[in-house]
Amino acid sequence: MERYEQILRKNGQEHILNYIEKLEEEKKQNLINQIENVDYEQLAKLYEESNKDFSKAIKSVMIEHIPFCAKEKLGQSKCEKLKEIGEDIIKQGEYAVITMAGGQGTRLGHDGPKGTFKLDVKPESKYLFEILAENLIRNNKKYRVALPWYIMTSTENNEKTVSFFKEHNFFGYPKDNVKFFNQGNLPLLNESGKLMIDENYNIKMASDGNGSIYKSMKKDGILADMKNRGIEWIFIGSVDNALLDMCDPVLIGLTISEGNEIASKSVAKRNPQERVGVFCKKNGKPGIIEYTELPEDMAEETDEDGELLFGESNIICHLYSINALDSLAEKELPYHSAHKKANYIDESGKLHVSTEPNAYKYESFIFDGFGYFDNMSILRCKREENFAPIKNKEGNDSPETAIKLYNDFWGQ
Ligand code: UD2
Repeated sequence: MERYEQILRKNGQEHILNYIEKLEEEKKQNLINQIENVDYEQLAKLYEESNKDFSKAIKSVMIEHIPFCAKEKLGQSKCEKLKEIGEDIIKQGEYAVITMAGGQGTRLGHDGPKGTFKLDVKPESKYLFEILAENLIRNNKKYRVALPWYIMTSTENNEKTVSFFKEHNFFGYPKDNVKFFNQGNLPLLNESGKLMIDENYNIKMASDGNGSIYKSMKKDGILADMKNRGIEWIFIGSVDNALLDMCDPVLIGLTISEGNEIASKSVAKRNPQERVGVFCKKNGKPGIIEYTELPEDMAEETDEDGELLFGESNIICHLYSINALDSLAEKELPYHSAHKKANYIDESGKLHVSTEPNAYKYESFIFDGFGYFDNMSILRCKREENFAPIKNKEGNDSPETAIKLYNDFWGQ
């Protein structure tokens, strides 16, 4: 028996044999290669967890409110002092930024990398990548630096992302200071725990979550590049926030003055149901509970002043010391399963376009890394100055709401 057949039978994936026998040589070899590179043990464990009821699992963790610092309550002189500490770091060339751009953006219904989505802001419409580049160019000018900008892509969107930047001449950003790196993938599983085959007769894969950034940075030499450049503090942000400020010296100053290695910015939660992660302590360590896992009763919990107990929203403005990223590259993060729609080819070669969730996707979350630290600094800032997410085609967190927030901020 061929090695690939042994592997499939041993791991309960023999249904794939029915695809292989019908394929011409090149596709057959391609698929056999993929079969021999799947971590079946890891997949079996993930599948077992897929049906875990998170709201029950969360109950076994001690969840507490986490202290945060409201920027507007700092007072002028304290804010200036913290700002100065942070500005020194930036001016000394010890600061770098990373954009996580490997997500699919399916909810937005945009065909292509999310950063290539054009937002119809005033006075002229701009791509999301363009808005990010402009934020950095403004800071380069202000601090007379050329901030190293690292962009994480997925296997699925890497090529299109790199060619988009070339096509637009990097939006005027110094090319030598832009590096792309690729995150990892994991196979999807159908509801019976079976591998799925896509329309090109490959094993159906998906990006493995923004938590894979830590290992991917090390694998692709990004950590080494940062160390060569003498980088000490690194900002990691999202691709889909039209008001993202990747250079907030107060955040850097606060983190250093509190003696922490990691930090993040929050905004006050709009309402208990807002679809954002919320900061908290999990078994005494800093963390975030994702909106997909926060039980209703906890989302509504308030303190004695009637404030939401878990009312600090994660806007993906994370800050790390280089040592923090170094240590996180060696750590394992948990995987979270999401029930997603996935098209696939059946054994007769027929394409099934799914209208209902029919598969499990496994993702690690970047903020699960916070749990490896005793403390973190959290700087609450103003939503209208920092957070204009573009997630959905319409309604909340849509291009329409982001355009309004962007135009209001820039006084257009
Ligand atoms: C994210 C936050 C959530 C919430 C919200 C705020 C995580 C895990 N969740 O939820 O707490 O506050 O944003 O807007 O961060 N990405 C990758 N690779 C992947 C998956 C995602 O690079 O495999 C990037 C993606 O391009 C985006 C960011 O991570 O820049 C957030 O990803 P998302 O849109 O999947 O996360 P979302 O909006 O569900």
